[in-house]
Amino acid sequence: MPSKQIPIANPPPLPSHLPDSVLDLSVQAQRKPLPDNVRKSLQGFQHAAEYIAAAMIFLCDNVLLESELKPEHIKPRLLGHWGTCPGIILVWAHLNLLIRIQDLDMIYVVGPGHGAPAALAALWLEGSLEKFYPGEYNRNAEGLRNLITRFSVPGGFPSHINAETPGAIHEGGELGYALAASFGAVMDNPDLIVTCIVGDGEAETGPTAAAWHAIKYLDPKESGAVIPILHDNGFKISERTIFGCMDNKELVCLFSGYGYQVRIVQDLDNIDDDLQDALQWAVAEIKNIQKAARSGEPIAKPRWPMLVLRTPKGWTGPKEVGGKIIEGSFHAHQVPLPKANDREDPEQLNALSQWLSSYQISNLLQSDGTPTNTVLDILPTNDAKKLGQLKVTYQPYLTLKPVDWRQFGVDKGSSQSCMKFTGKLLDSVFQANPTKIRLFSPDELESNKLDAVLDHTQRNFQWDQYSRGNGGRVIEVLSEHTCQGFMQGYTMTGRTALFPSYESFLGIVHTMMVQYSKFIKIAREVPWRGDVPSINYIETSTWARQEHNGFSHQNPSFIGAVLNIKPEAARVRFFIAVYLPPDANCFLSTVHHCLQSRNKTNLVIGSKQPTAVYLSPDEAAEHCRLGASVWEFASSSSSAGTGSDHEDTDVVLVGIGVEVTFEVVKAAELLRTVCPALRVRVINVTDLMILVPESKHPHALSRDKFKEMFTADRPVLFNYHGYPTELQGLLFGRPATDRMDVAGYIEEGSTTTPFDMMLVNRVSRFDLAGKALKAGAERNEAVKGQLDGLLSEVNRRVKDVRKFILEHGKDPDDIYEPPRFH
Ligand SMILES: Cc1ncc(C[n+]2csc(CCOP(=O)(O)OP(=O)(O)O)c2C)c(N)n1
Repeated sequence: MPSKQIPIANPPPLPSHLPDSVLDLSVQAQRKPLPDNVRKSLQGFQHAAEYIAAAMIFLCDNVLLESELKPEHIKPRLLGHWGTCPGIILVWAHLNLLIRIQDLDMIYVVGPGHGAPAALAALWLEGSLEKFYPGEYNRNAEGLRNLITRFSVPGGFPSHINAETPGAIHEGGELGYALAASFGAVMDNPDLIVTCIVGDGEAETGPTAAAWHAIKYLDPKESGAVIPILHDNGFKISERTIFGCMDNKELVCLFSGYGYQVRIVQDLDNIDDDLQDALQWAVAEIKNIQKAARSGEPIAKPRWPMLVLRTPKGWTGPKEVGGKIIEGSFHAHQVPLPKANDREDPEQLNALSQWLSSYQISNLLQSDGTPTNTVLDILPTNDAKKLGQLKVTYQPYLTLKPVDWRQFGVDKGSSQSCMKFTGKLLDSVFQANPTKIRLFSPDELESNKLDAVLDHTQRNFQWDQYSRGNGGRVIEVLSEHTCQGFMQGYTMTGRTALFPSYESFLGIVHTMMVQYSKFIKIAREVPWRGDVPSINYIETSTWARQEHNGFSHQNPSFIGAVLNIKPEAARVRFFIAVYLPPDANCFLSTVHHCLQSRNKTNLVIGSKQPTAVYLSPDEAAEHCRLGASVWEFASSSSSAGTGSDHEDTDVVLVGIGVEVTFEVVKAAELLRTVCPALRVRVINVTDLMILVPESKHPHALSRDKFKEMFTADRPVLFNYHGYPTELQGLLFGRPATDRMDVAGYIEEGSTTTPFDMMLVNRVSRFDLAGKALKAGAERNEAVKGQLDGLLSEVNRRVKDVRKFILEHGKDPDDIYEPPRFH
């Protein structure tokens, strides 16, 4: 069946059956018209920006149309997105005017990041590109030529907003996250307003759907505000949007139900009057809500303002070409005239010429290329307040007051939950930094045994009368996307955030984490951007200690997601790190380190159950500093030293992860009992990145150090928390990998006992002991002589344990006895 044809531009939605009375829920404005000169200035800015944005997509020469447009003036590859640009520009012009009038601290977060031409054109007009790229994109004819001709070609700005874009704290390439990130940015920033434009296509995404609720987590006493603008241009890439097919009554009901006061901006003939009035109304509403909260009389469930902006997709672009409707249709989405460089058929080139000429750019720029005063009159008089220049968007870092983590250290030899003591540490960090750190969690704080964070702070949920207005540092919303978006916005504006989660569900934000890390990677390469705090994930409730849950909750794949990010960037100021601290003291030391670090994506994985504490706080600090060390207490005395020529070592056992390290230590204990002749070296790796070949990560062990620790040629048996292939990938390039064996999670499990999980994934002490005996027998005659008997003994023990588990539905009581080495 051929695809449908839409016969008109900007088609209206079908009317719903809702009663007209629901429109009373929306804001019906008594609008004041703008003074003519202001409207003229707004329009001048928009026309100039629209011209520049369109020219960026098409022109490689003759950028000011000083002569007749010819095919050779058109770029050979036409790349970019036009359809969203006029809407972004419209809002940009109005926000600058609003800031000028009201002296606001405002950021503009653009959901449709594919509208980069709009942002860059507006930034050039503002003079913000000149500020950050002096000499390159100055506000003169040469700067404009550079901007237009270099867009979407190698060496120029890319087709999406990114960290090179002044004022941007969000990329908007992968759609869905703008709104949550905007709310994160205003938390604990009482004077900041973020205006967030959300595409109606973007609004169909799950992350955006959840993020509308973010107002319910915003305390107007301590935080700023977001003005969400749903840009309802009716189309996405090639289909109408859900929101474009909803009439005003449906939209008003939906967003009123979410808690907003909705104002529809749709008067196309007087759009500037309509939008400026709506924005001024929104700011006034915000100020009322904030004033009430800040003067001790907070409004319960305040109805925060939001706008629905209905303007045609590709507005002011070509109306119809070759019988196809362009303006007000999905044909405007990317390049509306894709054959403008066709030398055989000039129809589209002519259409482009007419289109570009319609903006009369020569009336908007002076002869030297600088914008006329009419265009500039809407800009804030204070440069630092322009949308591209607010300091918090590019130099945001706020130092976190550190706390001595050792005061929460636990006794070596005891059994403790990493999470319990991390909760205590965080509680203390929150007290020391009451407005500079937050924790975002998908309702798992208690379950993850981090509840000590609530000893002195509370949850911050404004719709709940019991957790309103208390400055709570914790937000628990069962939307991993929203937690991630909040964390990104909070971090990009300089404050520190943590995101603890069940291990299995961090995969939900895999691509968000990747998008964010890409943004930061580029930010590190941009000289004018300062540091931001790291983003910090704490993974617990892992596959290795399932209690109430089962197979569905077993998924360590987020480690791989983080590892796939390029581990370092220029100037080595950004990198990812994955930590698997083996005990509570190491966990504390690691979390402390992450909170102080900058520009990184940190993933820390640990257990919430009480597990063995091998190291004192001081020893833990040193172990974490090194990233890995030989554990002498568990190694055979002859094998515990260092040096790569280890005649005294038969086999190296390596634990990476809490439970699997315990199995390593228990395997060493077992081997010491049943086969004292086997010379075992035990290593724990707490920082995964020390394993990768030298030069691939700032934490990587040098080649010599690696050989010293893991020996040059002895068999190395890794017992790893994650997927084995992931670790194999990290080790690729290290010496003699054919002597290495990696055990890890192999997708086996159910709701079963903790030790059964070790058995079914073949990471138990018995699996390890069997492999160690076989490997050791190859060079140790004493072991070789008794190998068969030893393997039978190990197998017998496995059978006994399996039988016990099946019969009793629990692990044998002594299985978690602390290891003893005599
Ligand atoms: C999560 C995600 N899915 C799909 C895409 C591909 N994509 C790019 S633009 C677009 C349409 C966006 O429509 P809308 O948000 O309304 O933006 P606008 O119409 O303003 O361009 C889509 C589907 C994407 N970028 N991100």
